[in-house]
Amino acid sequence: MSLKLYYASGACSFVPHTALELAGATYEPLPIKLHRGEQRTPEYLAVNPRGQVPVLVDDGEVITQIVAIAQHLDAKFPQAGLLPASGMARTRALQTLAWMNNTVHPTFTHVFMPHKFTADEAAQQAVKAHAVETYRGLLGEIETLAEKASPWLGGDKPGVLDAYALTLLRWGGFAGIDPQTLPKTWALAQRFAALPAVARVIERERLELNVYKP
Ligand SMILES: N[C@@H](CCC(=O)N[C@@H](CS)C(=O)NCC(=O)O)C(=O)O
Repeated sequence: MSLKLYYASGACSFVPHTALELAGATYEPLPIKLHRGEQRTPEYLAVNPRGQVPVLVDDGEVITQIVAIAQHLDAKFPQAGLLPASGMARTRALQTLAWMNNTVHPTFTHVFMPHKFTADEAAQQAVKAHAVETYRGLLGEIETLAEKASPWLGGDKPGVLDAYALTLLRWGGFAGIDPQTLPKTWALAQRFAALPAVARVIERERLELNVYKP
């Protein structure tokens, strides 16, 4: 059995990266430097023609998309409890995971990479400004979820929802959103970051948890 994860520091690949560590998996971490355009090299495009991280390779099978990778790892390492095992708790967790991935995450893409949505530089500034406000509201929804965490977003075990919440909150700092204005999410992120498995990922990715600059 061989597992490889292509990841980029601070990117959404933090979610499967921490999932692998929480599960105690043996895997090969393969860093991709997005700022150097390594996701667009012929070698990487041969792995993922969409030029994105994360990519999980399980015994030669290339798996993309966080929602699919999370479910794959959850099925492979059921003892880790990366997602609730069954019932309505699992349904709700998948609902939140899909929303984080298909709504919150792409909103941040409008903040961070407005050039993906228009070539017009003035329009890029408008796209970014509008997306920051939308993003603030979406983080507010995560704050409501964090208020109900017991003690983690998926229930009694830390898992992929907590990893995604940390990532999205951290990105908020780049958008000028102080994580401490979202105290429940900030506390959850700090608690999650302190877990030894997560701390290993933070160290490997050389992440600063709070990137907000007033
Ligand atoms: N829906 C995709 C999103 C992946 C994604 O947006 N990856 C970003 C990093 S967070 C990326 O690789 N961006 C590189 C680029 O767009 O050039 C997933 O769930 O995996």
